[in-house]
Amino acid sequence: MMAVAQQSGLILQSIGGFYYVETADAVYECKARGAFRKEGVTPLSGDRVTITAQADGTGILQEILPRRNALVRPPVANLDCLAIVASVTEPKPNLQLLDKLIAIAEDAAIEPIVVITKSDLDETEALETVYRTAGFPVFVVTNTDAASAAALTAFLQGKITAFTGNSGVGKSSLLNLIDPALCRETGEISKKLGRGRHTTRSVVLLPLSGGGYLADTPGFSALDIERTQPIDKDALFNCFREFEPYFGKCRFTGCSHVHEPDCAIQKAVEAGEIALSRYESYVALYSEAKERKPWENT
Ligand SMILES: Nc1nc2c(ncn2[C@@H]2O[C@H](COP(=O)(O)OP(=O)(O)OP(=O)(O)O)[C@@H](O)[C@H]2O)c(=O)[nH]1
Ligand SMILES: [Mg+2]
Ligand SMILES: [Zn+2]
Repeated sequence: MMAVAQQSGLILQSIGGFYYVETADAVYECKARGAFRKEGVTPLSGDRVTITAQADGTGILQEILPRRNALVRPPVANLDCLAIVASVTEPKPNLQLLDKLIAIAEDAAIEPIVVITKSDLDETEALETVYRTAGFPVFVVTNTDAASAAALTAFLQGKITAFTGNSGVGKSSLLNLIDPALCRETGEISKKLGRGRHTTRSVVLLPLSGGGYLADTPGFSALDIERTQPIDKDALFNCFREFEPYFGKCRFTGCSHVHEPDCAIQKAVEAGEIALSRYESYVALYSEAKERKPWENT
């Protein structure tokens, strides 16, 4: 290998001003070229980049290639799939958060999937039905049975996926279940080490043995839920895929599906064709978006 070479790679992690970039031959510890800060660009895990690599394993991040998508929370770029993880209990699922995360994925054209954890603790069927009926792939897992993750593992092959959801739902445990070599710190381990909850600190892309990457991300606390990225109210109905068959069937064009009479969406909810909890999340997100001042949009 040459002493200095231009290479393309993938940012696996960023910590304290260093970027860990995987190229065809190694992982380089890189610093960003000064210009990024001036341009107001923050390199993200998942970014495709070019670096000048040095023989000592360090490098300089030169350029970020165009992104297919990027999320604010979790801060990650170029996802194929966002796995929204919810435990059936402990903690109880926060359906509004779940639906918001799904909508954020839809808005960014990232495929959302729903993963229900802790199936050893309670019945998962009601929750499963809501999301299968809405049209999402749903996976049910428990860390008491490694085989329960087999279908999910197969689905994730070759994709870049981030796990997101409330703190304590079992994201890190699930990564360990999918591939013990990924070895993530879980609530259990953190208890042993005497640390508090909120065990996962930064976004790291972990290579899957069969190809693709998984990102473990820090869980949401109740406070963070307010601070998720906003979705424009006029884009929102496109982020609820089960609403689509009813478009154009409301009495009023431009129907917001919140309070208008003769609304096809509201009728579908009454008829049980659309889950009430999904519709309630839509209404909550809609009023949240409506109250937002233009300068609060990012
Ligand atoms: N009974 C049961 N407990 C589980 C299961 N999966 C995870 N847990 C437990 O739930 C707790 C939280 O698990 P973590 O994997 O650390 O959760 P996390 O989502 O990564 O949490 P953060 O990193 O804080 O966002 C731990 O005590 C796990 O042992 C499961 O399938 N069944
Ligand atoms: Mg974790
Ligand atoms: Zn309507």
